[in-house]
Amino acid sequence: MFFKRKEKNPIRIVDKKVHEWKYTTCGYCSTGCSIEVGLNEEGKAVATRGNANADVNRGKLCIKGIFEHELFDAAGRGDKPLMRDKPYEPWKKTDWDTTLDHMGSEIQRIQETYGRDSFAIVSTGQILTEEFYSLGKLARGCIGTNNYDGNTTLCMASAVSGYKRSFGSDGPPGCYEDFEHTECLIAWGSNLPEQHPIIYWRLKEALEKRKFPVIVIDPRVTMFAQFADMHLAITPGTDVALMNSLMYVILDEGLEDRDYIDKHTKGIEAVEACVKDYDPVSASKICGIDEDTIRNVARLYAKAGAAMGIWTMGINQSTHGSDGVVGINSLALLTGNIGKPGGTSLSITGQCNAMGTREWSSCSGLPGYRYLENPEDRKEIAEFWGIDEEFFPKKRGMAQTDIFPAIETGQIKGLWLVATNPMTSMPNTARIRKTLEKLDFLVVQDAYADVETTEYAHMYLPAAVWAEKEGCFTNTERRVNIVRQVVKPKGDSKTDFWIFKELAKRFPNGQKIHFPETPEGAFNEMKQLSKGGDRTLDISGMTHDKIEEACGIQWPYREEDEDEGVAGGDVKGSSRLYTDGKFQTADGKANLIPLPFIDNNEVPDDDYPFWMNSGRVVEHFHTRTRTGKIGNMNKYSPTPYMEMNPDAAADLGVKHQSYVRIASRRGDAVVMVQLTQRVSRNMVFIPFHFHDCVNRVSLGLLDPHSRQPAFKQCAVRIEPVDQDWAGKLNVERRTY
Ligand SMILES: Nc1nc2c(c(=O)[nH]1)N[C@H]1C(S)=C(S)[C@@H](COP(=O)(O)OP(=O)(O)OC[C@H]3O[C@@H](n4cnc5c(=O)[nH]c(N)nc54)[C@H](O)[C@@H]3O)O[C@H]1N2
Ligand SMILES: Nc1nc2c(c(=O)[nH]1)N[C@H]1C(S)=C(S)[C@@H](COP(=O)(O)OP(=O)(O)OC[C@H]3O[C@@H](n4cnc5c(=O)[nH]c(N)nc54)[C@H](O)[C@@H]3O)O[C@H]1N2
Ligand code: SF4
Ligand SMILES: [Mo]
Repeated sequence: MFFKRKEKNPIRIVDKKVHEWKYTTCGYCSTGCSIEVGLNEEGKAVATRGNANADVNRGKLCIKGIFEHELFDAAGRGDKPLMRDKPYEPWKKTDWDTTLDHMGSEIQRIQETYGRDSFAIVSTGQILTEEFYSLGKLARGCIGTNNYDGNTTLCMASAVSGYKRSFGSDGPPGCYEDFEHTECLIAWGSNLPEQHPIIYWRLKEALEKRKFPVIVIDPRVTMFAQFADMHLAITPGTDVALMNSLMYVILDEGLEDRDYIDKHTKGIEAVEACVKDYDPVSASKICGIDEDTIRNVARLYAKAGAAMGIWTMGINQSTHGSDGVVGINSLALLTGNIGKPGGTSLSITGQCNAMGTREWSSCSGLPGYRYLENPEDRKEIAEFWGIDEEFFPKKRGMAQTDIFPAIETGQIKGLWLVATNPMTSMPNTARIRKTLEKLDFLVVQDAYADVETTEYAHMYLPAAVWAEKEGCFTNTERRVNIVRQVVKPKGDSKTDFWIFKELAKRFPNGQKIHFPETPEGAFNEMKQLSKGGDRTLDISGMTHDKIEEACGIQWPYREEDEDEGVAGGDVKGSSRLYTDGKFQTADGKANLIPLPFIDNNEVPDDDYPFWMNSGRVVEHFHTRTRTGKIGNMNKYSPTPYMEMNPDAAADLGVKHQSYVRIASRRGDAVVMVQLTQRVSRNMVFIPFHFHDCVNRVSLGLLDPHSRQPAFKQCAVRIEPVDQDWAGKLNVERRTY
């Protein structure tokens, strides 16, 4: 018996009437997927698909990428510059000339009255590299404030600091291809399947071809933990104690690579002395992982022919964030696992261009990983830009997390926020609100006019977003990829590149420094600055076109590599750093650094009996200015919620999907309860995407080296609330 095909209910894929596909790069996470945006006949973006030629994603995208074309026309986009005398007063629409004139004169008024550093700038990891370079020129070369930093202090600062301490320079040494070669993977505080789905897919593909042990260290049973061979549910904030114990076992059992240690590192004696206090029995009492498991993991890792460690925010966002990164690096150095296929210490980056800001924005120094503290670097950049080198400060100013307290104390009077939303993303937001209210002048430059911080602003600059612009992003594996302009900026919004270049004209040094008219012009300057010596961050062989052709090139890619690439027709760049065991320190040796563990976290007690952990979910990105407005993303979690263990909930009489109040020593928030075994009886987990939620409660003690907040460790209690009241409160919140 035959059925006519017609009689079945076929799956219909809606014809989006795509007229043309345009190449670009995803603007959410740091995986760096190559994307094609489909435009219809009218030039409207109607679809997105993965690019099959790209080595990173090989045609795949995660849910955020698949719906990314919808963000151009999402609700709340800004399309006119806005000004007002005081926050909370009605906005006046104005034009760009008036706005930038006023901004330039306000900045100079504040600086003349209170000193050059009394105006601060906080930027982001989400604009293009050429934009970062131009902002650096403007901030360091024209405005001249030393209090200039990025939201990467909330994100990658510990990784940067840890890489510098161990290897003498920032820059992730490994790549995704290492999954294909490794014999053991330890993932520290990273939930790859949700936060970097395509990197996870690369790992999964490698595992399908060849099995190797995957060990996930995370206090929560994440999707990654469920998939792992071993899950170590560590006591929050104690990773450094576990790392020391793993080193203890490796050294005690003679599993280290003595040859590598002798040739390429220094400091082993101090590490040996330090880890003596962390035998597995003693360490298990601190980190909550039993002694046998510690020994097993140490042996699996050290005996593997090639082993790798990856990590994300579970390590960086801690009072021992920088030490945790040094610990992962040291484990790699002790076992000779750096710069070889499958042997690496790879920080999984956060935002799409968190690497670009580290490389070129001058936030923590000068462009191209140069230092304000180094007189030669200051001289070189001053000459290149054509300004007096005395204009530069001689050491780095405040980090983002120090800028806000300095507003509180009146040291800083004016602030410019570029593509970051601290009213939702900083710890203890009640304090941030009071801080912003103290400012004489607050400028918010954002793609969306309804971002929470604009409430406190005197000026709003509407920025073009993602593929309304053109320029580069660098991904987790040092791959420079190109964002091509796909559609025009919305309304009268302007690219961040244009805004920086035009504002520069309002400053005396802006007459001296040349600001190229196009992103490609800025890229050419960066190329020149990247050339020469044994600099690893060398992009001198790249061009925008060549980057597109290759779907991304990994630095270093030098001018002399260029011919090779063209001749071979296969431009690849460098997969790994430190392949020769030579590091960016004075003597070329990597540093092994002792890491005594001091427990300084706020821990649960009788009054606040739960650990509060926070992080992300796959369907949302950060403070939801984008994903909160895309129906196919927001529908999965439109409401602020909290994961809670069913046994703990039963003890308190809390029901699934009811509202509760969570309270800490800082503040409180109302969330809906989702019962799940993902969290233990004494822990709750709250996605940080929602405004007026977890960061009203968080503490955010700072790491002493990186100044990064410990978002993931503090103590809370849970109380019942009136369900009707909480329901109404919830409707009033931003749930588009
Ligand atoms: N879908 C989505 N993807 C994203 C983002 C997003 O907002 N949404 N943001 C991007 C950005 S900027 C970043 S920085 C990355 C973040 O990527 P991830 O770091 O993977 O994400 P998080 O959920 O913040 O935290 C990871 C894990 O750290 C664990 N953790 C908490 N405390 C500890 C601890 O003491 N030790 C250890 N070992 N683990 C701990 C948490 O339980 C959590 O599962 O994701 C990027 N990708
Ligand atoms: N409790 C808790 N808090 C956390 C974290 C956590 O795990 N837990 N994670 C921290 C981490 S890792 C990060 S990275 C931060 C992120 O914190 P934020 O940077 O404050 O969050 P975003 O929502 O990404 O803010 C970026 C802003 O830039 C705007 N934007 C996007 N593209 C452009 C553009 O091209 N130009 C301009 N001008 N604007 C643009 C967006 O609309 C958005 O308002 O949050 C931190 N906060
Ligand atoms: S994995 Fe990251 S880069 Fe790739 S599509 Fe998803 S959000 Fe974009
Ligand atoms: Mo981040």
